[in-house]
Amino acid sequence: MKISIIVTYHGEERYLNDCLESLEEQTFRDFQVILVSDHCQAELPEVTYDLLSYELTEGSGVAAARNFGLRKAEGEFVYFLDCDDYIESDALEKLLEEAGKAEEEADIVYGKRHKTWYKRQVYYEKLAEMEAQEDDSEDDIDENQEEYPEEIEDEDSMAAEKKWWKKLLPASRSLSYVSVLSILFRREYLVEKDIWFDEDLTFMSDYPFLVKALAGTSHVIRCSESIYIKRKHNDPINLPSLSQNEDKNKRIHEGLRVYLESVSYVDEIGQFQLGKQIVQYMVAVVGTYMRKCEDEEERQEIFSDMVKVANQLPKEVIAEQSMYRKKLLRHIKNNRCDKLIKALKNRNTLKTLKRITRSRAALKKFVYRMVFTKMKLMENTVLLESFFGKSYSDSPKYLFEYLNEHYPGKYKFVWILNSKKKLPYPAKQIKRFSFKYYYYMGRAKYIAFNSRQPVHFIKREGNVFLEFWHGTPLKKLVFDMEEVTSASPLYKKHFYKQMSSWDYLVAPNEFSAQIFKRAFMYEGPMLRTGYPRNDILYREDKEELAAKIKDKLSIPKDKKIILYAPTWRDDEYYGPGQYKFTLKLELDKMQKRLGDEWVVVLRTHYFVADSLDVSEYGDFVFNMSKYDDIAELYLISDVLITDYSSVFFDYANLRRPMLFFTYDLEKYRDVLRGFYIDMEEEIPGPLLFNTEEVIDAIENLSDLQKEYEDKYKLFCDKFCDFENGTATEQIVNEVFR
Ligand code: C2G
Repeated sequence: MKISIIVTYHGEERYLNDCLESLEEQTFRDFQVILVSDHCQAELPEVTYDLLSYELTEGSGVAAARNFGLRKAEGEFVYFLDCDDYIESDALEKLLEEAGKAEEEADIVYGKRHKTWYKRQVYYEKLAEMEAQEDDSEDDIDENQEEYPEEIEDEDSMAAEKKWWKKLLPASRSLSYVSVLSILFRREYLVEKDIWFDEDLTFMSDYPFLVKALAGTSHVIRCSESIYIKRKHNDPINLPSLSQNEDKNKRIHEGLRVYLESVSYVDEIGQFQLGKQIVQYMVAVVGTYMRKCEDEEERQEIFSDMVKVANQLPKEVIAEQSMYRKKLLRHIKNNRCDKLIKALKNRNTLKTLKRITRSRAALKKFVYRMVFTKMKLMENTVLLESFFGKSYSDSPKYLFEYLNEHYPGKYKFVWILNSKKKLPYPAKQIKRFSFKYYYYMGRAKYIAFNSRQPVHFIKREGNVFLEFWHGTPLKKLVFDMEEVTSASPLYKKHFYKQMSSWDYLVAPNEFSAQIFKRAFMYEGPMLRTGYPRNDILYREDKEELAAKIKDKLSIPKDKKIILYAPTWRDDEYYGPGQYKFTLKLELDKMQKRLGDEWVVVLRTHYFVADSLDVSEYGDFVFNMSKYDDIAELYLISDVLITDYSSVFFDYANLRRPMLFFTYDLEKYRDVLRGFYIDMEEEIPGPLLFNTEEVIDAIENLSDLQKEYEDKYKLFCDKFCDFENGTATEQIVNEVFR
């Protein structure tokens, strides 16, 4: 048996398949897999290799699991693999090939680690995409770049003799970066030197293991072609990796402790490298923690370890440091914790000053944090935002109008609007991310948004945050999403923080209430009222209202109206929040066959940056993509065409016919998002795949309506169950009591 692969398994079921599959695909086959889990295992997939599976008691920790694996191992080499990671199919072959080339028997062969946020399939798709683009921009740095920083090789330096110290314990990285992953260890060698993981350590057990292993041999080989893919967890809330664990205090104690223990058994070269790394760690990680720590006892405890570390540092390491770091080290050596904290704080103030003088955005955030959020709350001020300040619309608009009608003069209103609008009641209008924006974000008591607020928002005591959200979910949301490919990989973490500030969340129906609870991890009060934006659809005077809107938009009254309101596509974009949209509906064909009786109102999603030119269709197509309020467009239309947009859940309140132009259904459902409902089963209208089908459907609307009558009723029972035109009133009674 050549290799024993020790896989530690800590509950990350959704990752395990990728891991085991990557082993199944290895080009080198003479290995056994020892899977050690600290919990009761779910069923394992079928594999063709030798898979031994063991369960330890819960909470045993990774060190104990690896030691257990080491005791069971029979291979000439051992290789550690975490169950949430995977390796390239030739990773083992390459390591052995390199080992074979060496003159003497290799004790340690180390490969590379790449980092990714994605599962295997997506990782390789992204890699292929990148390779295709490489010709255009060869210098682009990507997030999968090699983890080992390329330090300048200095042949004269004393570390040149044993380069691997620099590679495996780089001075520019934190201690938690030090890892036994992507390394082949000769098992006999580990046994001979009695090298084991320290089971008392939670975070840093790799460090002393690796240092001990490196200290005992010169037979260390590098293999840059063997790739280990380390997965960063996109859900640090439910499934944090060890490095995402928030217990900073324990981590810091361990960091200092493992250094102090390890430094005693390495030679001069090792001491030099370990020393450089621990100084970096003390300044960047421990220093930041100490600066913020308010518990004096805790601070002193850490500081006493820092003193021990500083006294161990080789002179050569101190000589290499900057003036500032030398000063810090001096304070530590002289046992002056007070001076150390002062120096750290001064440095931080200087850095902040530098940042805010260079960037206006940083200055605004600084003033927001330090000044505006410290001022008195404005008791009767309501700050409103709809779709990131893009429009005067949606539920915030209806809340604004209701409060003005029913409580005239009681509240002051501030609207976040990126371009000035004519509003029916007095309100201050401010631009998103302007100084005034931060002023009111800091001071307004009531905040009512229909999307998320920025991550750096500070919730104040006394704030009332009313979150409307903006649609019944069809597409999977936040914590229900397995992969996050379109938004930032930190999406889930950020969302969690943002959601934690909400005091009320509005649900348009029971279906959404259940999903919001789970997918947003929202535990606060849920207002089961329906959407204020849909109240207008229940107004008794809606016919007259529609006539007025038609007049305002100069839409002929003798024509029937098709509203085409598609959603956006995750994979078609120019940049963050800037999406493309290609019109697949052939308007010329529609004009020919429907033009006598119908007009089309085109409405693209607010994320779509393209402004579609429809001037060639004259009076047949009205582009209302920039029109503020889609609810008014619902009112004037006779039929809706949409796709995977939450638009149809709202439109159903009118009980008017709906068609679904779902030309990319499979891709959208299976690749991009995943749906909460079975479109084919539940939607109250036909799925159509080309323009001819759309035209035929419009020509046969009354037949279709009959055909879908029962389904429509079921649909409304499920998705319009809360709506009756009183949502705003109910919300105001609850929130503004
Ligand atoms: N919208 C619009 N015009 C469109 C599409 C949507 O004005 N052509 C508005 C509607 O009010 C709709 C809302 O934007 O309800 C959300 O649009 P969706 O297409 O559903 O997409 P998304 O913004 O991804 O939100 O829980 C809801 C989901 O998060 C969907």
